[in-house]
Amino acid sequence: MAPHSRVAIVGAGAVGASTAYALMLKDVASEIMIVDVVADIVKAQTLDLSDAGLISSTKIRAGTNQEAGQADIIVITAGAKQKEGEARTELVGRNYKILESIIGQMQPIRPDAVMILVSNPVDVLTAIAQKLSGLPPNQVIGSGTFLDTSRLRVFLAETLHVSPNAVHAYVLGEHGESQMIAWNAASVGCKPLLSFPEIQALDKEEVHQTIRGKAMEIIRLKGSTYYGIGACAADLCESIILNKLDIRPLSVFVEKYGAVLSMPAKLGWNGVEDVYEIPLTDEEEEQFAASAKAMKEIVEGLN
Ligand code: 6V0
Repeated sequence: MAPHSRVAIVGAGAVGASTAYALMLKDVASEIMIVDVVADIVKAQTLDLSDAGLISSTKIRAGTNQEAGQADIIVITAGAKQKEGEARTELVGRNYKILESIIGQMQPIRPDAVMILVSNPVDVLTAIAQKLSGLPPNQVIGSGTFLDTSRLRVFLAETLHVSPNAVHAYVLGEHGESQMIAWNAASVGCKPLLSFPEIQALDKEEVHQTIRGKAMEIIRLKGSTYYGIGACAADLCESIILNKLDIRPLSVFVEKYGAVLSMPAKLGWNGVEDVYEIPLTDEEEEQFAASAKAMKEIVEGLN
């Protein structure tokens, strides 16, 4: 097994379990430790996941927050989730307290650990964890708009009949209401996305609303979303464990705006190795700045 491969997942609900399951099937982690305040959930998820042990060499075990603080990668999925009609930012009060208590119990956190925030509002919680964890900011990241970007790329790939891997397009900013699509910089096979007649024919605002509203549609139909984010969070763990240097849109501290929100970031053993600035049009830059302002105001309001 590769180094940097012991993963703790704090929060063993639907998202935590989906992340553990997706990561287990990748067979890149030596161990996944499951932590939750509800002992029966930990026991149930650990027993259930360990039944996949014949087809994965990843060991599954129960753990504590203190032990999680010594893992190579700490994934936080604990906390309240959105109800129908509720914005992610409305979870901040409840999930701030939960995060504060989890990080407090982890101290002292292993200095080379990488912490991945998944709980919502993910950008705000990432900013809080950067402050409370004592880790350098490049080692504390949020899943940000990775899931939204996956939703966008799959939609565009279906429109153009290509693989989603051939679509280089990003949703940036908040994982939430103020997110924006960087249309102008997007490309498919090195061809500008906006030069395709099928894309020119789309109502961009409608596409934006569909991508932004997909989570709520799933929540309306089955109560919560977890497979997509589980796959994304497991992918981030794999990038770190294997030092793949993948570029993913992640919640990072953006110096220019003094806020945490998603930008394309290179991911490896040290967490974020670099952040890439996308060329935005003036209108897109305004949208990104508005998203940054919204995130900054929420974090400042908590201080
Ligand atoms: P869930 O199924 O209710 O699980 C949450 C779990 O957290 C429960 O098992 C709780 O017992 C546990 N928990 C609560 N407090 C603590 C604590 N102090 N320590 C340890 N565990 C605790 O929710 P679900 O798994 O569906 O969602 C978890 C979080 O992920 C929510 O905040 C969602 O909003 C968020 N999501 C984030 C996404 C993203 O793209 N970043 C996507 C989907 C959901």
